[in-house]
Amino acid sequence: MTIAAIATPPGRGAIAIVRVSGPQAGAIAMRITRIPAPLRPRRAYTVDIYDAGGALLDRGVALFFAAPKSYTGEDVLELHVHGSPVVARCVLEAAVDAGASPAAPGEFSRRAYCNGNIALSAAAAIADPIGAETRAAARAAAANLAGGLVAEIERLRNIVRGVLEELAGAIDFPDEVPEPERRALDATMASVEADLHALRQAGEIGRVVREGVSVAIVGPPNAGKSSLLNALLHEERAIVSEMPGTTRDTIEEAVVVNGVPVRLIDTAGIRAHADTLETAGIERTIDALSRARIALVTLDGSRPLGPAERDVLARTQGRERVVFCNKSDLGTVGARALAECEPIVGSAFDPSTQASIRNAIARVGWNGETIDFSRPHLATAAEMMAATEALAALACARATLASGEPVDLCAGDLQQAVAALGHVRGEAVAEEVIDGVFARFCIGK
Ligand SMILES: Nc1nc2c(ncn2[C@@H]2O[C@H](COP(=O)(O)OP(=O)(O)OP(=O)(O)O)[C@@H](O)[C@H]2O)c(=O)[nH]1
Ligand SMILES: [Mg+2]
Repeated sequence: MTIAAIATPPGRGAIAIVRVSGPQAGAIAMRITRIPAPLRPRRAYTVDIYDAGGALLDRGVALFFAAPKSYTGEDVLELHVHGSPVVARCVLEAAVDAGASPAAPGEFSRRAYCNGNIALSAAAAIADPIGAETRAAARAAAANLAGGLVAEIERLRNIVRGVLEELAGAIDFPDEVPEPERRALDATMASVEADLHALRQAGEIGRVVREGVSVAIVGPPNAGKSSLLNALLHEERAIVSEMPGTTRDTIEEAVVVNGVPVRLIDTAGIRAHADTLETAGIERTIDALSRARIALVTLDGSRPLGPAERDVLARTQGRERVVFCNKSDLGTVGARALAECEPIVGSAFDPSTQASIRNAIARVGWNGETIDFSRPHLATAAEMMAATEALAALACARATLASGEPVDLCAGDLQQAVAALGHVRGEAVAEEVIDGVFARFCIGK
């Protein structure tokens, strides 16, 4: 089946691209451009494009890529037309009238994957730069797109395969091939394990970088929560006043903290004896707090701690949190009483306090690590699962080795590790996993 879609975003621009892929691409090109001979591959043609009724739609550039040397591995036609949504849509309709079917999201990349042009991890990495919202996320996606992950997994898989071959030699020719040395085998497996651990850890942090972290600013009324939100945003987003109970609803804003997208949620101050409207706001605070990953507990540290402060501290006990004692310019009585919580003591208005809070969010949210995103890392949930599977198999193999049982008993686990590493590469993965990857794409990709 031949598919067609607009590959550029909606809206006006210099150029819009309509992409057609499949066996009919060449014939569709001739039909809608009325060029009598087939387009030669990899040549730019200036063409007039007509609809089914023969009306001229636009003058543009046509490029033809013959299978298998194209993105999808099929015949591909690209029509570069004037960047108006109407023109692009009319050209797409003309392609559909000439025999193409509208493409589903990610269908072009799915075909590229099915024709062996890209590995699944590379396919996932294609969706990532499109979705990237920060520079770090874009760099992370680019590293995997270059196939770094596939090469690294292949390297580890070859090491495990090497161990298996050694074992097989000893099993098949027990008289000629000496049994491999246990300590050397274990060291090899341990090194593969360590590298896989590192890939997985970078994958977890990569996920945080891509998806971001939510931080709920919670505390008693008048502690300076909205002042802190505004300070971290560098904008007067929330109303600040000396009246306790100013913020009645949750306010959510995105910021970038040390390169990572963070959703800051300012909330209504939590206290007992609030009026009806305030109580509704407090309910939303509790809800926001339960959904956020990190609690940024903001207290007035200039005054002795009261029941409201203790209540918020108790609610956030045991979860990922940053405790901030505000208003140090007015005193630190409360802050000093909280020493065991290791609070950040300072003022929402002070840039160095703001920097400490940003660093504390980074520390709690992603260990404060600045990951080298030019290195390969696991990106999708499927890859993470496969790596975990490979790690479990390696652990079993090493346990067998340590137990003193015959070394060839490791072989089954090692084979499982090789298979699991194959899954990281996207081999023999379930259809729903493939669907999951391509569902994240936009139409035309
Ligand atoms: N002196 C001093 N005043 C501060 C500081 N931070 C905030 N304030 C003041 O404290 C008052 C309350 O600030 P808000 O940011 O509205 O406090 P809030 O926690 O959002 O309060 P609610 O929305 O009512 O829960 C305002 O008058 C701020 O100007 C600080 O570091 N030092
Ligand atoms: Mg407020």
